[in-house]
Amino acid sequence: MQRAKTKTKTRVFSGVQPTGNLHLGNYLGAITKFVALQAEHDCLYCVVDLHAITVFQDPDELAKNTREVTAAFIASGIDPGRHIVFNQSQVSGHAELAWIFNCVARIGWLNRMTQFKEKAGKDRENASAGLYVYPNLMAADILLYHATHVPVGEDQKQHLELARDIAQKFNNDFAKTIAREGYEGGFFPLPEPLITGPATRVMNLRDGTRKMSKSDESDMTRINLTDDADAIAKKIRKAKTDPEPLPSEAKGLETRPEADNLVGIFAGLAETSKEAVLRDFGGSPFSKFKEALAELAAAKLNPIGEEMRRLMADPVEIDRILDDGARRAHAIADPILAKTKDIVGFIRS
Ligand code: AQP
Repeated sequence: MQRAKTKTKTRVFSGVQPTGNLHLGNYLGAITKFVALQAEHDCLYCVVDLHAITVFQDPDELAKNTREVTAAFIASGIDPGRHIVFNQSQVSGHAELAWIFNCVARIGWLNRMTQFKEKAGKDRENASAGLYVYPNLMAADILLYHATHVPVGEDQKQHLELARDIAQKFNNDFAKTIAREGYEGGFFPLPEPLITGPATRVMNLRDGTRKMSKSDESDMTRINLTDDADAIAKKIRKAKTDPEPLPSEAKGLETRPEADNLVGIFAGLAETSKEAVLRDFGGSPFSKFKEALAELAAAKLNPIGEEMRRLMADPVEIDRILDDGARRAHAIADPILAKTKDIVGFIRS
């Protein structure tokens, strides 16, 4: 049945860039959500290598990092048998639909994207054209599968809003042919962002006003999924804080970004709320809280890091999983792309 001729079935899509240094922000902001959503939805989880090359990547590193993200997905609990795990460049529909969306999205919309401004920095003239149209490719990633729900960290909210604008404009621009093809209520669904929990924006350990990031030069600013217990303890011990003890209520975190970040990380790892963490640690000095946080982080992350290393030792098996995922992703994407081409007016055999 065609999508809009019946009620839309929920489908989850999200991606992670293979740009190295997978960190606690990626884990709490995205990957833990991916895992939880498997119980109730059909999910596609993509290693978005086309996005990664918007900034130059060493080819050998790119291949290694693609396998590493795949290993992180599986080690964290994503089941590639029940759901689809693949790398973006193996399904050419992403790039084809992105081109169509390049012609739907407006330059004024892209000019408002804060991530481009942050990543291009002062040397904007020298940024790749791909970095500029990155959000159009992200819209294509989601809409190529008629995905309805997209779990992401807070930093991707603006891109999700753009994806909805693109879907809406496509549905309006091509309303006549969409109706002729028998779709009611538009061809592309408007995807919903899923940005939930206490750690949707994990911050840099040395500066609570900047987000934890793969590309930060200093490794001390982030906790990597592959860090061992000693490295985690050292990074948390040295994390920036303030001289006050922890407050007893979440309101007391509002003007204390570093304290807020560490409490949010604890809550995310413990799968509880910031309020619950403060019930246990309100009034405690940071030294005591940091010790408990380091222990919790190591207990959660070390088994994942170990499993990642085990999986990475067998790259042939990882490539087989990606290949199988790509085949299954094609089976969903190809008819949707074909119908998109009909709607736009492209002749196809
Ligand atoms: N600090 C963060 N807190 C919460 N969620 C985060 N995410 C990223 N950083 C944080 C979420 O992780 C998913 C995958 O992100 P990505 O790999 O596509 O790229 P990104 O958002 O650009 O991540 P980085 O780590 O900051 O990379 P660089 O340094 O290359 O820019 C997304 O859902 C994202 O929201």
